[in-house]
Amino acid sequence: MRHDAYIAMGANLGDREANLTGALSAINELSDTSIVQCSTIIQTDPVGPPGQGPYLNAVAHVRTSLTPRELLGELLAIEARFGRDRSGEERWGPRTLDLDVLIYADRLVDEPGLSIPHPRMHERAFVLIPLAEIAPDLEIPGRKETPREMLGAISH
Ligand code: PH2
Ligand code: MG
Ligand code: MG
Repeated sequence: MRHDAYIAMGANLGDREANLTGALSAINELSDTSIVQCSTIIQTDPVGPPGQGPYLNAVAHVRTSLTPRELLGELLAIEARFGRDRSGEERWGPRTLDLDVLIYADRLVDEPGLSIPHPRMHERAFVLIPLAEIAPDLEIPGRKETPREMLGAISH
């Protein structure tokens, strides 16, 4: 059975646009997975340690029969293919490609390395602006607010 999921995409190193569009193609080529829609790619100020450049961010709506854990594994492999090297990486530091599962159907997942819905999505404009563009009224499991309402609640 196919499930709707939303993936946040970000890049602030290398050819940022090529990394995001290449990741979209790679996700679309995963088995039993297709892209339904992708938001506009926007440029955002970095959140995290100083000295890093601006990000390009977007959110993709996918349909997949991979499990959340399988999807995460595939996304980590795609990150690595686009030059992401996690060894010695700073938390919230610069990266060639970051792919995060924001939402997976009506699932609540809280496991080591995998929390769905993404625990910080409601406070991040770089996630909420593109998510609200493609799914403003989405019901988010375990949350009372829609993306549109979450975006209205933060200053951006
Ligand atoms: N990702 C981070 C840390 N900071 N800032 C912006 N603007 N966009 C991101 O995607 C981002 C970030 C960690 O994943
Ligand atoms: Mg991230
Ligand atoms: Mg990540």
